[in-house]
Amino acid sequence: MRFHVLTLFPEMIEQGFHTSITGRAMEKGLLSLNAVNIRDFAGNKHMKVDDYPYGGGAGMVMQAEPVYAAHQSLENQAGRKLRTIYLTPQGHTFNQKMAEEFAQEEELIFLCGHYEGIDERVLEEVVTDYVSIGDYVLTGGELPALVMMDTISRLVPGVLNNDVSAETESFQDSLLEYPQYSRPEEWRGKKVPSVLLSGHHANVEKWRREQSIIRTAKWRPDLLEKAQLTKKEQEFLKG
Ligand code: 6GU
Repeated sequence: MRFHVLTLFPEMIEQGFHTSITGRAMEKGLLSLNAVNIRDFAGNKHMKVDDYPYGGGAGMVMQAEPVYAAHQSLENQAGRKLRTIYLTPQGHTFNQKMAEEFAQEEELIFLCGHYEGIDERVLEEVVTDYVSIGDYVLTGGELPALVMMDTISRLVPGVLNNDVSAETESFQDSLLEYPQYSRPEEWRGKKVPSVLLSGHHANVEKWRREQSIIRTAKWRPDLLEKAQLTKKEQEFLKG
């Protein structure tokens, strides 16, 4: 997977991504990151990329031409149109299903706005997907781009050490994850549930599934509607 990010703050993207699992996946050649500074496409000696909004109002608007030129440079390099995601609180709310769909692409462009946003005319020209990461307002699209890239990256084969874990985890089957324990067996008087020490694999699986269902019912009852529970499990929840 190759990620391109159009931003006024490329260091923010690079710092965030060259870390931990995504950093290692880049070293392995499974992921690549191209953070492009829109300011490099300002086309004037003052490197100015924003201006006052027509009609008045607070803040500045990122001008169309530098964004367009930066975007064109990427599509020219690729030799084709590329899916281009604009990060905006006005977009569709990001979820695991969208991540799975984006993970099928070979290359993606993320466009990060700052200040009061980007001139609408260039958005109409280049954006294919408008995406938000939730109902709150951030200062720019860089953190949302990192959130999306992280979520998509772990779906790319080989990025996680064990390819089962991407499948077992939260939301895949609309249930929350079961609790995890590691050594020591007893910590501050709290014991690890004995079934996990039993070596009885089927019982461990049964206990984990129960825990997932209990947690989901308690913390995210809205998810249970989508979850595929057996008759027995539905009875278990009621009782
Ligand atoms: Cl994608 N951008 C900004 N600026 N704020 C957000 C967001 C995006 N998603 C949630 N809040």
